Amino acid sequence: MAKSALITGITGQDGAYLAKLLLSKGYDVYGLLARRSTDTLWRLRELDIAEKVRFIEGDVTDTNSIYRALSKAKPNEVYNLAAQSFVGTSWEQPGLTAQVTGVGVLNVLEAIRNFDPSIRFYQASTSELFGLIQEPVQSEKTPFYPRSPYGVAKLFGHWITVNYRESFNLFACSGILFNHESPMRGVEFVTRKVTQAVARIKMGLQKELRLGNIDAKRDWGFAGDYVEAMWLMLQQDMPDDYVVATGKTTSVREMCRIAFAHVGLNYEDYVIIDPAFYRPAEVEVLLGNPQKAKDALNWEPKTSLEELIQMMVDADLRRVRLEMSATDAIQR
Ligand code: NDP
Ligand code: GDR
Repeated sequence: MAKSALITGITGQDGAYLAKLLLSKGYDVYGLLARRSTDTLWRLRELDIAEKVRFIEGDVTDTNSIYRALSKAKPNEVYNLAAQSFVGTSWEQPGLTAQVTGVGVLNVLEAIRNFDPSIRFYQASTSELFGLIQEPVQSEKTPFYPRSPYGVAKLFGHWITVNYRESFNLFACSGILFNHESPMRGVEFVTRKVTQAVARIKMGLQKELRLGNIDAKRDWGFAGDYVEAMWLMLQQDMPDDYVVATGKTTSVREMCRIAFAHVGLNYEDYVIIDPAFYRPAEVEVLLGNPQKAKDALNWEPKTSLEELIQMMVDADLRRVRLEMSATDAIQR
């Protein structure tokens, strides 16, 4: 019989790539779909899987809806990717972030414990747990020091996952994933903000790009590679927590240079520093050690940062050209 998986956050970047991966492995894929006034399925359509996923209406702040989703999907595995995931917004909406990104994890775990404790559970933890860095290279053993309401909410999500594993013997794993990007990344995150701007500047639709702290450094990988690690964690004999990263760190400045250079432009001619994009507390540098994931899961990143950024710029150029030809057609 085919395995079944329920993904919360299926309409997000990782949800879309994970759904595609699980479908390719023959899973029945169910997605918890939060009610919105606008269409949220564009990523699933771009990856050509919107028709293959079965949607169940629900919200991670509503435990009853999660329980009902479990009753309908009867999943072997639950991947909890739902979150208010933008660090900047977490200072504007700290209460909502705590409810969705923090308490939402508890709600999913409670529903699993009550419905069927044999369901395997993946929690989307984050390098933002490390925040104010305690060790130059971060591993599963590095102490946490989150720097945003988002990081603090994720800290609760991480520890409640560990606690439910230890208290109730659930097969619950926490993947401590460092930043991962793709052409499906939301435009508020810095990589996609840059690659979209590069495409628009190249096509004459935009003149400048306003950014905040471009000396921040991140360990950036490709989302398509990282969802494989999520799946691998739930296929092991024992549940555990894993850092997923590339082991390389790069500044936002250098990432800009790569993106602009790909279309023959110099980032210094377009990037303007705007303090409006500074954060009340910054995570200056992140660098992960993925050795445990390599040894135990046989997982390694396959895509370099240069390949990733070029893939994103090319996808944004295609989108901008499509938009421009659609506008032309309307005007004609
Ligand atoms: P996105 O912001 O792209 O996706 C977030 C998803 O959560 C969307 O599907 C969104 O639905 C859904 N969601 C938001 N609120 C609720 C709610 N109340 N109930 C149900 N669903 C909700 O995030 P990513 O795909 O980038 O990340 C996936 C997860 O991994 C997140 O938990 C994120 O915090 C975490 N993470 C991400 C990393 C990264 O670099 N991408 C690194 C480490 C961790 P809708 O579309 O309807 O708003
Ligand atoms: P991050 O990603 O906060 O690491 O969280 P983001 O791309 O938003 O920021 C990365 C770094 O770039 C700096 N920066 C800017 N960021 C944005 N968004 N916009 C700007 O204009 C800008 N200028 C400079 C930021 O200050 C920061 O240092 C992401 C999310 O996906 C989280 O959900 C996830 O948990 C972590 O990655 C790992």
